[in-house]
Amino acid sequence: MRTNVAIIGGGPAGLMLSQLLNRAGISTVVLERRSRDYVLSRIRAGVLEHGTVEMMHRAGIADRMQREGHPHEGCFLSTEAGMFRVDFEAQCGQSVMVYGQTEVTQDLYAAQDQIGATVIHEAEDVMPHDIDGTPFVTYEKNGHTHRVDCDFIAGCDGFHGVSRKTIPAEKKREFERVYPFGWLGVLSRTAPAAPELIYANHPRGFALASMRNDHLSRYYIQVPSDDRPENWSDDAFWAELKRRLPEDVADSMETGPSIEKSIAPLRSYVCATMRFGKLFLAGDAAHIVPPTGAKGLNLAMSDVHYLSEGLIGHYERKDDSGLDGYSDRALTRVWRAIRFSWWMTSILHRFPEQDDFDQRMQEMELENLRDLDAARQAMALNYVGLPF
Ligand code: FAS
Ligand code: PHB
Repeated sequence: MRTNVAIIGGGPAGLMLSQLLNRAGISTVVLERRSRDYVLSRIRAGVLEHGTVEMMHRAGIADRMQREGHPHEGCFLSTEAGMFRVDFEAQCGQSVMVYGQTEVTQDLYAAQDQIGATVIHEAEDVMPHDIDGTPFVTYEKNGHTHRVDCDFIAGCDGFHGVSRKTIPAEKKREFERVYPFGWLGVLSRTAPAAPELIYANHPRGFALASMRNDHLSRYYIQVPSDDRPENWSDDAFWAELKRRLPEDVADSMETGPSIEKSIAPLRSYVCATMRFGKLFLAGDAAHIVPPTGAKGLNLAMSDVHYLSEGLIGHYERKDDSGLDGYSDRALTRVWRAIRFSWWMTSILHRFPEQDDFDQRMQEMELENLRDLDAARQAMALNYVGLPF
């Protein structure tokens, strides 16, 4: 096969890049390790920044989101001293869209089918070759080795993918912070506990009450890094979640069987070069944020925004400035989201080794947010998404 851009990974980053490039007349081949059903079975992000919403319109996949998504103009922060609201609209004139990553991925697959894009599932042992020369990608499928010759390779294969590993160690600088806890997440066919998200800082640990729609709720509680989903019965989960949420919310919330239960580890990670030769990294392949700031999926989308612009400049105008500036431009926004996600994580979780002073500083950060308009504005601007 021959294509303009070979894309490794058929998650939101890979599919959105394929969608935007094909709409600009640039050919792609997406190579996804898993089946489509498996990709669509993963329950992940729930909040879209306004920039991501705008990209979905530009990609022609916004119809269902417009019908089924829920705009949120604020969120709640719950502390031992009580609960308060951060009003995004009042603070910065923007809001976010609650619309699950699963739905975004589904909409992308449907759009890719519609335009006849090439998405190859269950492509095994995908391997980029000659990334600093004349690139190509090989993969195994049905017992045969296949080759895709291309001009560029987009590594959209997530944190555990192959792309980042093919950049020579001496050519990349990596930054990492692994947090001493994870998030136990539950999806349940129950009415959301509140009309907007509640981020709770509690002595027993962090909790988050979120949702997908009026009949589907998504909850998280902070658990030790070595905890496992099978250690938690539904009853045990609901009891612990209720302990960490405000009493009136806990007393009135609907519980029910979990239809998905999993633990996500929390880490901050940046690969401080998102390009090597003809290989470009986008999304989790290049960076990871703790989900506290709802940035993971949205960062993948801003990477794709910059990379698609660079590639379109190359093919339409033989202008390589976007590609040459991609890594620096994407990393500028990545680092701001890394900081915001680290900050949200540091003020909302109980760290095993934190001392009384640390605890007091956490309380003061939260009081700052509660009492200072400017502090809430800074949080709102970051939460709804900084400009691309
Ligand atoms: P993805 O990981 O989504 O997609 C990469 C794709 O590449 C996958 O389909 C994978 O199968 C494929 N792949 C991997 N290796 C390959 C190979 N060698 N060859 C071919 N294909 C390969 N973000 C939030 O904002 N909020 C959340 O609540 C949240 N929860 C999360 C929970 C979990 C468990 C995880 C892992 C992430 C979570 N995230 C969350 C972050 C998540 O939403 C990512 O930011 C988002 O999926 C990034 O999209 P991609 O970069 O496309 O990576
Ligand atoms: C979710 O609904 O899955 C969600 C929402 C906000 C976050 C993280 C996860 O910060």
